[in-house]
Amino acid sequence: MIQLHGTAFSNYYNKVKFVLLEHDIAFEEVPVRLPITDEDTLARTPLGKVPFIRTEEGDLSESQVIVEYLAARYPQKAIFPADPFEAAKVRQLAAVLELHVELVARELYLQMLIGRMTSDEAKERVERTLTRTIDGFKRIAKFAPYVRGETFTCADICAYVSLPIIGLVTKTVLGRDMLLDAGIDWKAYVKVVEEAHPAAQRIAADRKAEMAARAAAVKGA
Ligand SMILES: N[C@@H](CCC(=O)N[C@@H](CS)C(=O)NCC(=O)O)C(=O)O
Repeated sequence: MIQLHGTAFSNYYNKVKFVLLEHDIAFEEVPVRLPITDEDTLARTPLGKVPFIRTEEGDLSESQVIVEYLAARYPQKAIFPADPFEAAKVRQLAAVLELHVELVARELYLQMLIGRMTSDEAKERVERTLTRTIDGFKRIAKFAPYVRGETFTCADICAYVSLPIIGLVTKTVLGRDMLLDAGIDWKAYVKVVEEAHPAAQRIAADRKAEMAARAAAVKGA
């Protein structure tokens, strides 16, 4: 059985977990504490990042690589649309969101999560880039109600796990929710996804439980 290593705190971990749950692929979760510093684990995830999976054939890291592997390994699960162009459009949405929006916003995460301040220069740079890339994402994301239109796709799994953290971090660090300002009502979108997808409800519940457990551990320390 596939082992999924990581933490419910990670949007990329939750992306792979959502795919596994949504398509009813058996897996077990293996909690991992960050940062990863021991050589044995680094041999399995070379940059020390989660998620990574263990398969019968070996280990794999990088969430999109893992999703592509699952799609190839379980073709009957239709993780991507059968039509090649539709499938490519889903991948395009995921790439634009993850590489050009989430990865840029990521520079602000440490301030929100552990209070390590971001310089004014970095904030200005991130805000300038996000203004352009959020606009770009908006040009191709339909939200009708799903990002590719009427049908829920793998691009929604990426959007479901990434949009909330992008909205929250821009609000917390830059003083304005850049998604809401751009007209992307991510809270309403999250509701739509959660209402129709038990997998999303499970992801949300597990993340909440993890947060509560960590808060309790900090309090007790
Ligand atoms: N491109 C990677 C990104 C994964 C990633 O950045 N994971 C974060 C958690 S959300 C992590 O493991 N950070 C720990 C570190 O970089 O040391 C993927 O898609 O899997």
